[in-house]
Amino acid sequence: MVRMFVLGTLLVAFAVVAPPPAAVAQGRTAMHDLVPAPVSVRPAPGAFALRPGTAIASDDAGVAAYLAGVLRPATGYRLPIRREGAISLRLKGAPAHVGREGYQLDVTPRSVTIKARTAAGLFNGVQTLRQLLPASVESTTVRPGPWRVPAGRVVDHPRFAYRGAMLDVARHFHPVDTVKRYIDRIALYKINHLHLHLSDDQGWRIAIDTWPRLASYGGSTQVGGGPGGHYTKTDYREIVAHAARRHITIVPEIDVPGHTNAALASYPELNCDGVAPPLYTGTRVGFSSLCTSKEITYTFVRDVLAELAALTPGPYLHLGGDEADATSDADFAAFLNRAHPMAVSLGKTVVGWHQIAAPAVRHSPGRVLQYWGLSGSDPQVAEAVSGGAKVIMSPANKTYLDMKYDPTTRLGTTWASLIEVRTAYDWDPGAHLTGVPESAVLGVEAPLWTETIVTEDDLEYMAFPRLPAVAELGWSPRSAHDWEGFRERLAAQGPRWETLGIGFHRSPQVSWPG
Ligand code: IFG
Repeated sequence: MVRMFVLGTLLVAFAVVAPPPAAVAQGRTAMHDLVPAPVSVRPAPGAFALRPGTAIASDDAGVAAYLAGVLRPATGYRLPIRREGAISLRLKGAPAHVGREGYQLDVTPRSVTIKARTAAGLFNGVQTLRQLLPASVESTTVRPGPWRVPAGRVVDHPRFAYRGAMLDVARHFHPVDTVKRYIDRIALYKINHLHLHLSDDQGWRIAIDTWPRLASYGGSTQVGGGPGGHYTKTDYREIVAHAARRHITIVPEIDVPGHTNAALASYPELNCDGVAPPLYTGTRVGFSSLCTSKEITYTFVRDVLAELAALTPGPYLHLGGDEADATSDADFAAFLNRAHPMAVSLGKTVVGWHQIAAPAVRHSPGRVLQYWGLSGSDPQVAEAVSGGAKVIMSPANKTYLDMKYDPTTRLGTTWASLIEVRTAYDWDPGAHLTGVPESAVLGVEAPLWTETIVTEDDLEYMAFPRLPAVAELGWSPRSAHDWEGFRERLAAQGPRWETLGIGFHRSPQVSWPG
């Protein structure tokens, strides 16, 4: 009798503490499939199961509401937000070294706790928690579950402060809802900046009250001659607010003095000869220039920057500066030496394509060069860095999402390189440019130019799976950089994108499940 009792007790004990057989056999839990790879992951036996009565407690109401909004549709659970809850988001108790954006996530069979020093840190912890749940949690309709989160501890913080995506809404206009959905998706991978390329030869996309024809006329078409469009100030504020709730900062770009045909077509007086050129719907670059010798040009720039700065809570104004082939070097420098101080006087920090590193262009406090070159060295950039400039790495042959994956890709172009996902992943932003130490690298950004990108499906196909690769380079420690490991973790994202309805490129370099 005693023997039976002892055996029974042992069986019960085993059943309570041992993880479900599948997890044990599997050895690999969702904790091993996180993208971006965290700084440290320590799986533990067991799992936490969301239940209909699970509540969320949080020191930040915004992140709690966001988490509930993510979990409610697929689970069908009420997930009320209360003072106490099995899921808790805390702004105290996080290790100091996680910094402003890091977090500590602890999962036990009884509770899920995220600790961070800021709401942004809690938000990043929520993105990790999201990936620890089954892909079906991304469904907008109720799914059966169970909703298990593998137990363990994740302690995490980003390598670079600036992790960006860029959307060119000038070549082809993309409506507010598309931009908001793009924001939702870049948030999945802890990207924290969205750069909007708001003006170019083919279109002006933001309403400016003092120069109304910029949007009404300059925004009335696009590449290929379609109807174009523009954001009203209300639209732009809506995008900024949507991004802010996801701890994403909007970086608006007004590209000057080149890439300005839409503005020049809108106002004859902006042209040196007083004659407005026709609207342009082709894809050539480098043919337009503001008239740097006319005073009205500086009134125009000042008015535009003042209205844009007032709409933009973020610290950056991007003033372009690329491909000003129709502006002499002397005029280019003279123009920038007047325009950049205007942004600074508005309390903003200037970002520009790396051509603004031209020696005659004066440094402005905290200015940032966005490097889009093809080579591993640029002496002017290195010189500007020694003068205090920082760099956002966007090498066109690594991060340009409008590059074809391979010669068969219908969309995109090839001028910089064919870019399959491994090319987007296998480089180091911290060591990419000679003479630019990691300490001068603010981070990375993946631009999506839209000469050939017309629809939201086009945009998704080109962004996924390469954008998560660039996001990992921006977030994860260099020590975690490993293509074989990344391609396995990326494969696990596939079912999540399917559930989210993202029409991604099924790269042959990745063994997508199912
Ligand atoms: N270069 C131009 C973009 C766009 C791009 C397409 C920069 C900074 C080629 N400038 O990239 O306007 O046309 O790949």
